[in-house]
Amino acid sequence: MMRIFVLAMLVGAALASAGPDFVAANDRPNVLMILVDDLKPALGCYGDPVAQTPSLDKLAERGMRFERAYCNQAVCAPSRFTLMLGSHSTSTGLYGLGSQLRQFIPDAVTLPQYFAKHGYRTESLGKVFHIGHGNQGDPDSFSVPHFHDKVIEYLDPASTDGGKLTREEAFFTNQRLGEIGSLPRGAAFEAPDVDDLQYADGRVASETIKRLRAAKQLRDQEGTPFFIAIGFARPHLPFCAPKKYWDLYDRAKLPMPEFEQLPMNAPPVAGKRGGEISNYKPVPENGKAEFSDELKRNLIHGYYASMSFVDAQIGKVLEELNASGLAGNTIVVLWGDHGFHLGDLGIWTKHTNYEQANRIPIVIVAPGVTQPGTATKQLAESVDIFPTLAELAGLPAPSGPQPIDGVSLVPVLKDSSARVRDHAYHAYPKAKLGRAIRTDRYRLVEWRAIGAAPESAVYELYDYDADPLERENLAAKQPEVVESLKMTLAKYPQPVLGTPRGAAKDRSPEK
Ligand SMILES: [Ca+2]
Repeated sequence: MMRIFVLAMLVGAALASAGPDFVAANDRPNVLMILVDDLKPALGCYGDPVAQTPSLDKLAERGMRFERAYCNQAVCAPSRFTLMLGSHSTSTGLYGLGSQLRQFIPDAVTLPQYFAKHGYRTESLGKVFHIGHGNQGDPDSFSVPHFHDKVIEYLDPASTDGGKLTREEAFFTNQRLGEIGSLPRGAAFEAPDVDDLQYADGRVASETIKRLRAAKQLRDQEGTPFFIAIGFARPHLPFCAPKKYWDLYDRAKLPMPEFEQLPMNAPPVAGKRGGEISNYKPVPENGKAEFSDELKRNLIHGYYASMSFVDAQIGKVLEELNASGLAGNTIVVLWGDHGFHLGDLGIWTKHTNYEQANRIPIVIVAPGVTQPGTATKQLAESVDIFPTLAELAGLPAPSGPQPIDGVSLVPVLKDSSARVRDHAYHAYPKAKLGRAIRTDRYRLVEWRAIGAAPESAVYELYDYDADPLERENLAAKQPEVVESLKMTLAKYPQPVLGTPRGAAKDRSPEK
């Protein structure tokens, strides 16, 4: 009897010394965060008429879909920093693909680090932090080494001039960064008849399933909850996906761009021609050249095929979550790092402050909190996910040391009509910094160099009720709306000076 008593005392003392969070960790939900590169909400569950995305549609049926969600900066690395820090790029200066998190904020506590502090085991697979363009990711964020796989990957030798290192492969593997222009261009798309595991996204899904099984064992045996972040590379260019996913689409029915001019009266700094897309063949290298209808259709087909490929990989992971019994106690978040222009405004890829580059899918399934198949028009931002997940897991609200710009969306998850913010904010640095306010109806973009006089700013205003395709900048015609939105923008701190044109070796600030 005495022995049992002493043992109980020892166990009690061990638990107490580990702190209250350790004890409570047993009851905390797991987190599975699914990051998809360049995924716009062109999904079945978002009403896209041609998308074949059954797995993501099924996920949305289990929780809440955010119809008006926006990234905070429409390019890979900075967008992922906003997610992981809960901070706008204008608050941190992390604007560039080559910006190194720990050089800017050495003691930052990232979202997964925050969960680790509260007793979680944290893991990452695939494209989570951006690796490439001089960036090495953030190993400090996770409990175990990152499972890395390719972003740019070709199987057909014809795609790489017979196996040569191509421009974008070099960027994403940190090779020959100073001489990218001298390398051959890889193909913009390929459709080999291969199985899913031949490409990185198939391997990432397969490894995730193994990790989930191991994490479940750890949870069952020791009570340790998990936070697993998985990142899929497609539908980021190049659109390399097994043939069977291309075959899901009728080419004649693909949605072709409706309006291919830059908006009337928009300042030149806001627009874009060429850029990332020009680094792939057979896209014209001259950014001003017209694309043939055949090329546009191939690119759009490739985007949809890539999305369906990723959807199938996510389906395998979610199937494992269900089969293992983890689904009932695991929060699932789906997030696209930014949107994508598929020829609208004559623009391809991202790197703008326009709607198509900034609107993203966010789906959250929180067992016991979200209702199945719900949707909300609450405006949401990437930075909101950190405080939202913290609250869902019963952790204190995050407090930095980095500035926390997000708000918790939990009231909305409980009641889709609840409101926690009346606009979304995003920014993109070009020759000037563009900062945008998106309300339910309007978008205001201010273009001004960091530190420049307010009088030097130029503005864009779009009314999405009257002009969903952004055909005309209305700033000069509707000064009263501009003034009102400028007051909202004025509440934000002055943007931090960073490396808006990317790091020294990163000669592709628009990638
Ligand atoms: Ca991206």
